[in-house]
Amino acid sequence: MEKLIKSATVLDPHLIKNDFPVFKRRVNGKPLIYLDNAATSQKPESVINSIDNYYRNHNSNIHRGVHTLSYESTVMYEEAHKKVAEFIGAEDWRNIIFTRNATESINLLAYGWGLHNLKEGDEILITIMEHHSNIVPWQMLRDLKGIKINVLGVDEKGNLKLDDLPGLLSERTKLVSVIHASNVLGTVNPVKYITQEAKKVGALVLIDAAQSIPHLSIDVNDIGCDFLVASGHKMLGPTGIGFIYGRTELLQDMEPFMYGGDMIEKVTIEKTTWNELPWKFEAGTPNIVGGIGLGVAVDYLQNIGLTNIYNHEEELLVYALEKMAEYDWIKIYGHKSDSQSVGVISFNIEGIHPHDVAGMLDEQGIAVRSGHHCAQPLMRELSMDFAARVSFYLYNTKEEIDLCIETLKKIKKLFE
Ligand code: C6P
Repeated sequence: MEKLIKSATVLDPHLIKNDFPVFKRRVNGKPLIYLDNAATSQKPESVINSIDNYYRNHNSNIHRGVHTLSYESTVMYEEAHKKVAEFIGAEDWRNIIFTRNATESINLLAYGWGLHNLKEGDEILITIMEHHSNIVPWQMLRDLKGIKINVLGVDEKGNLKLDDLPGLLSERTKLVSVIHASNVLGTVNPVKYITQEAKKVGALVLIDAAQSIPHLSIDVNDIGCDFLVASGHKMLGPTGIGFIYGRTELLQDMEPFMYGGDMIEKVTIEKTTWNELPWKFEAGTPNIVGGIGLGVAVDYLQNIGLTNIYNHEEELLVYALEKMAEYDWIKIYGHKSDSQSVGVISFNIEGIHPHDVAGMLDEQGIAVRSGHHCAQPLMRELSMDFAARVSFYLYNTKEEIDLCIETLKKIKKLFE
C-alpha cells in the first residue's frame, strides 16, 4: 500500500478498448470486464486481421518452395523474429527461437542445454516464486543427472530474500533461472542485480519474462542474461507461439531439442548436421501464422509504448490496492513494500472459497482467475492453497475496478 504513482498516464483505455473486438460482447448479459490478463491477454483487431490475412492471401509452408506464396510466408515469418529481437534489444534475429510458449521454451533449454551440460553435483538456483514451468523441467534434470536445485525464498513483504543470494551461489551453480514478474504477487524482481551476482560465480542466467514482457520494456543486453523466455499469448499475440532469446555462442553449442525436418543442414543415413540458427531449434512446420501474429502484437505494443502501458497499469494497481484495503475481509497477498510490481493482485475473501468468488464475479461479466496459479510452492510459502486474482492490462479502467469491488461487497454480504 506504500506504492506511489511515479508518473501520470497518457494512455486512454476507453479508446484502446475499441481495438479489441471481444469487448463488444456481453457475458451473462453484462459488458465484459476482463481482469484475467495474467492468464492470457485479449487480442487487438490488427492481430486477428493478420491471421485472417495470412490464411486468405499467403498460406504456404516456409523454407520449402520457390513459389511466391512460400517465399512470402518465409519472409513474413522471419520478419516476425526480427520484430521480437528488436523488441527485447537482441543484437540479431537469429537469437530468437519461436516455440509454443514459455513452458516449451524452458523445456527446450532443459533438454538442449541442461541435459548435455550438467553433471552430478552441479547446482541450479531458482526462486520460490517460480511458475511450475520453471520448476518441473529442472526436477526432471535433477532426477536424470543428479544435480541439486537450490531455492531463493521470499520475505513477508513478497520480495525475494536477496540477502540470501550470495550464500546460495557457488562455483557449482551452473544456472540461475528466475521469474522476472510474479504471476501471483506481481513483484518485479531485480533481474539485472541477480544476473550480476550469478555472473560472479560464472553461472548462466535464464529469465522467465512471461509476466513482465507484456508490461515492461525489456533489454536483454541491459539485464545481461544468457536466455530469456516468454509466451506470445500474454502480450496480445495468438496462443501457441512463444520464444527463447539466447546468446549466439550458447545456442550454437546447444543440442537440438526436437529432431526432423527443417532443423537439418545435411542428412545421410549415417549422420546429420544441423541447420543454422534459429532453425536448428524449430523442427517441423512451425506455427507460421502464430509467429506472424506475434510480430503484429509487438507492433501494437510498440505503437502504444511500453512506458505508457506500465504507467497506466501502475495507476490501476495503486487505485485497486487502496480501494481493496478499505475492507478488512479482503486479504491481499504481497504488495507490502514499494518495490516495483506489475498489475497483479491475488486475494482471498474471509470465509468464501476463491472459486465461488470467481464464479459469482463471472455472473456479473467479470473474469478473474482463481486457483493455485501454477505456483504451488509459493502458495504454500504464503500459507494459502488457492486465491482469487485480478490482473490488469492496457484496456482496463478504474470504473471496472470499482465494479469489481462493488460486486465483491455484494458477494460478501450474500455469504453472511
Ligand atoms: N501463467 C497464469 O495464469 P505458458 O502457459 O507456457 O504460456 O506460460 C507459463 C508461465 C510461465 N511463467 C510465468 C511467470 C507464468 O505466469 C506462466 C503462465 C498463467 O498465471 C497460466 S498458469
